[in-house]
Amino acid sequence: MAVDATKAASLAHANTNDLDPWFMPFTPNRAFKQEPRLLVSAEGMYYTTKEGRKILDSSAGLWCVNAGHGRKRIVEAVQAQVATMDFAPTFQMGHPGAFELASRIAALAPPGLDSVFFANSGSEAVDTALKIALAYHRSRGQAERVRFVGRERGYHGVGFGGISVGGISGNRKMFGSMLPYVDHLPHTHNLQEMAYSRGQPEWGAHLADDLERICALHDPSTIAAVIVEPVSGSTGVLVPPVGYLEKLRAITEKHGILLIFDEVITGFGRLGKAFASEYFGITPDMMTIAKGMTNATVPASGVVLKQDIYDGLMNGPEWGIELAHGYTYSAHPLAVAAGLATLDVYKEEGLFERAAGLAPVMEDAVHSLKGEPHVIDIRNIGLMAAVELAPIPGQPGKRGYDAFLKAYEAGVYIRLSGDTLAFSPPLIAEKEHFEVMVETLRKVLQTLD
Ligand code: PXG
Repeated sequence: MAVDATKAASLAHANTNDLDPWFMPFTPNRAFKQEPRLLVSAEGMYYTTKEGRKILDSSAGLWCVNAGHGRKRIVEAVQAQVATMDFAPTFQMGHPGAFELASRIAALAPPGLDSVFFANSGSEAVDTALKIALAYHRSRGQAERVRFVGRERGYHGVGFGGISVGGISGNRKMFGSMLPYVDHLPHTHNLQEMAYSRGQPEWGAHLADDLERICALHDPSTIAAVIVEPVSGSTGVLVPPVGYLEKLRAITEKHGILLIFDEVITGFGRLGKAFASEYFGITPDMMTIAKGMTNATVPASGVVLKQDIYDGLMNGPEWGIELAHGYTYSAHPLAVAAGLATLDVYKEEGLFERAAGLAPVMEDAVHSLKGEPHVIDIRNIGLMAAVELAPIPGQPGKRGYDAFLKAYEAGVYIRLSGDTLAFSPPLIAEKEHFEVMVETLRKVLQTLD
């Protein structure tokens, strides 16, 4: 291909080893660029670094590569799709695969959640769900329902909607006033009451009663939706107490408030079922999904909503757009191809059931770290687990960061949330992978300051 002279000159000057121009997301840029960690390939349970080291992926990338890396079937489906139709508009046009993927996701979702809106990231899915909630209430004459209730320590991505309902102060404090009319439930984490719980803690269902206080304060008729992660992932695997989600469901139902489960992490087998809603036996009004939806091979996300909500929005003239919302890349053909092939892999390999079978193996492995230096809690559910370390006084997050760096040096990639280390491996993990993860972390803990 001919390259014009200016471009050729600039290419000649481009320094491929220059780490400065990329402003990296959620990364300490200055520290990273002094000692970069560069991944160049991935297969199964492992990454390979630029130096040729194999790194065990104990976190499925960012909780997303549920079927493991480099799955041939998914890769080939994407390759075939890009060669057939690279892009198709989905405003006023459609393509068959998108309808098929929506049907298959609806079939996996709890009964009644039969409609799927596609987006590209978890953050977009959250924004979409919040907007659908407002539009739905307005379309049935309840335009005064404009408030959202999130939860402390909730993570719902980084859009203005997501940080507003989210409950992580570090993600909010720099960004002004955000969405108005948002309140928050208390988080459910309490070391005195629930340290070293296996699965759901017995203590804490009463914390959901705070929703009644919030309803009384604002009047429930002003609240559009409550949004929670069924299990909080990013803030360190906070498992809902027994009875807690049931209470949230009952209170929201009583007051005509929509309940949104953010299943961006918990969806697609992470708990050993298709969705956390199935695992806990609670049907929300909407679920946000992303990550495992395409095995992260192509970015994609969605909102799965009750048919009633979809029907409630089908108003106005037939030629008129019912919901003024969507993204250029909603149902991108490559994402759809990846999504369909991913669902095939999950089904044919029985990966959700496999995750359910592995959960006790992982539970025993991680809880064997009790008593190691600095460990103050270990918690787990499905194929999610967290090991919380005591912070270094005055330097919160430093001990966790040091553990993350040392584990990486020792060949295991572990996710980090402050001083909490989180495991969420691909669902194809074998027993020996859990042993390597846990024994590596054990050695790291024994050498930490
Ligand atoms: N909701 C939930 C529950 C999430 O976990 C998002 C929304 C946003 O998704 P996007 O695709 O916009 O990033 C997330 C994302 C981590 C980690 O290690 C977690 C996420 C993303 C990156 C890292 O805790 N969750």
